[in-house]
Amino acid sequence: MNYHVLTLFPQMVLNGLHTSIIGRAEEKGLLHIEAIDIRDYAENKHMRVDDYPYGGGAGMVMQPGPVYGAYQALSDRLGKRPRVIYLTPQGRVFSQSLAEEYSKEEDLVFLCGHYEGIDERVLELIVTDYVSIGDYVLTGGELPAMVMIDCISRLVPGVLSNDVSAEFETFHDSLLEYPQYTRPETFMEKSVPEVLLSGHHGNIDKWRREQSVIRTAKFRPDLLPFADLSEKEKELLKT
Ligand code: 6GU
Repeated sequence: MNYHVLTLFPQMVLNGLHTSIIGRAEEKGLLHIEAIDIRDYAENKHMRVDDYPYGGGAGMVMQPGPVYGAYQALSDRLGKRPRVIYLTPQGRVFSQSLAEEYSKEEDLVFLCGHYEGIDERVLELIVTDYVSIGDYVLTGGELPAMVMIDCISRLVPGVLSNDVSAEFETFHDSLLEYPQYTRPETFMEKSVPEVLLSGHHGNIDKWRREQSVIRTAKFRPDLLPFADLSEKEKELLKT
């Protein structure tokens, strides 16, 4: 998977992603993350890439030329025109299922806006997908791009070790994860649930499933209609 992030803050993207699991996946050659500085495509000697909005109003707007130039140079170099994701609170809300779709692509371009946004004309010319990461407002698209890259990358084969495979986890089956415990057996007078010490895997699986269902009902009842619950589990939730 090759990510190409068009941004005014390339260091923010690179520094944030070159650590941990994503960094190791890069070293293994499973991923490549490239940050392209939109300012390198500025069209004036002051390297300015924003200007006042036509019609007036607060803030500055990113000019179309530098963004178009950065994208054109990239697509010429790649010899193709991959999907361009524009990070905006006005987009479709990102989800695990959208991450699964994106994880099948070979190249993804993320366009990060700042200030009051980007001139509409260049968006019309190059953007294929408008995506938000939730209903709140951030100062720019870099953090959303990093969130998406992290989420998509862990679905790329080989990025996670087999024993933490993404296949059997939260949101895959629309249920939250069960609680986890490790040593010590007692912490601040709180004990690990007895069943987890029993070594009885049948009972452990049953307890974990039950905890997942209870937690989902408690914290994310909106997910329950999408979960595949048994009649017995539906009964359990009525009580
Ligand atoms: Cl994608 N961008 C910005 N600026 N704010 C957001 C967002 C994106 N998603 C949620 N809030």
